[in-house]
Amino acid sequence: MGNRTFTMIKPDAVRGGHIGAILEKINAGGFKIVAMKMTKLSAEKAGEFYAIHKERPFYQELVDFMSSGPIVAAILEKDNAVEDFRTLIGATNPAEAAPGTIRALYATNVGENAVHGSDSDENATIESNFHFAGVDVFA
Ligand code: DAT
Ligand code: MG
Repeated sequence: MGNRTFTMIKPDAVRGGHIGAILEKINAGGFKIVAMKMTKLSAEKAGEFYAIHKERPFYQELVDFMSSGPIVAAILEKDNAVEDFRTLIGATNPAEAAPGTIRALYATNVGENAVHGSDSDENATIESNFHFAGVDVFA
């Protein structure tokens, strides 16, 4: 088993019809999908997920956006999953994201940036457990 990371295809990318294209990039990047669901975060759940950003000026905007429509949540497996997935998605601000990255291709702006990717192994575990019960994860 490789390392795992957690991702969400965010409401802007779902609304834009980019679920399939983003999953293609994930597969082409060598990631194995071990859990996946389409769901919608309540404002309360979105606030909880992003609680680490509570003091940031964009927190309310982030919570409103992330609860504005359905998302696709998934757990991905690959050697070096966290770092390699951050490389695949590109910088937080799509204007600064490397060409060909998921955010360069599909993000709207720095706030509505198409995908989430965990920033550490520890957070990947916390975020995966936030969204998935163990019985819904398939090694
Ligand atoms: P990342 O999603 O690349 O890990 P982050 O953890 O710093 O970025 O921020 C979490 C999310 O918050 C990010 O995906 C979009 C939003 N965000 C970050 N910086 C922002 C900003 N300057 N203005 C508006 N939204 C922002
Ligand atoms: Mg982050």
